[in-house]
Amino acid sequence: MTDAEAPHLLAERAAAKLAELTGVERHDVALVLGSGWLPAVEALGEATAEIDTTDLPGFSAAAVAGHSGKIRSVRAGDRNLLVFLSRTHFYEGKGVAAVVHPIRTAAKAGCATIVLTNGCGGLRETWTPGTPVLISDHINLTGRSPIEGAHFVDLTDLYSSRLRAMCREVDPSLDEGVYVQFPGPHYETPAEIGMVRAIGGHLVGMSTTLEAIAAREAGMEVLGISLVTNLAAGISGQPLNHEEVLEAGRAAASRMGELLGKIVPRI
Ligand code: 8IG
Repeated sequence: MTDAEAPHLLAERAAAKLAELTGVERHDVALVLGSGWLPAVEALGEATAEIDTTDLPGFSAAAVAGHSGKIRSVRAGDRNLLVFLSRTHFYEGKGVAAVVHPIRTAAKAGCATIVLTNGCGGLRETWTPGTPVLISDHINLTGRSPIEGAHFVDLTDLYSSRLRAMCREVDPSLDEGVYVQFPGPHYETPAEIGMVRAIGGHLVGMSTTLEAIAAREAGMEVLGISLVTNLAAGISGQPLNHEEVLEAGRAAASRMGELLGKIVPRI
């Protein structure tokens, strides 16, 4: 990346192109839909525009089944939602800047809040596949940061306690947990899940933490919601597979749609 393409400048160009292609000058709230969350998009409101991620500078094509490379502008009440129907994962090897480019684009597009969703493994047996869990904090095991240079960003209350409290008002049955991001793309070994338990993790996945850090750097308020699609490795004795993840998402779609449909208007 040359100086002329410094991450924030590339995001600024992407945001300008987004405004041009969607006809929406400013967006208010961004959402990133992870594995299992795609069917929930219809509950958010009416799509006023849908574009391909690759129409914007700095975005590359979606790589994972169940993730579509589209961005929607959705009108919800008096606000404009910017909905990413896919994300770039760290394990794709495109670099950390590519992973967080959508987040920086959302910030430049005007979004003050971002909702990061994902599909993940759960360490508590009471979290059956299809259970949503609020992310209370994270442990980033990628060994990387999206921030370059001596910029010491505070991550206290990274996952807004204000927004979590609002979510629990909407749905008092929501649990909270610490999300642990592994680099992937392989799932964990049972021994690694033992380590996660020992270090205080409850949810395991391959996304979200780098995005949350970039969002905070950009000054956005962050809400993180995981959809537990499988028990973490070694807990059930069953092997893990991506088809199981997609199926849990399909099965949970109406509940996740209902949840987002109630939460987003109160952000
Ligand atoms: I969906 O069990 C989904 N994504 N690392 N482990 C990790 N990522 C996941 C898992 C899981 N389930």
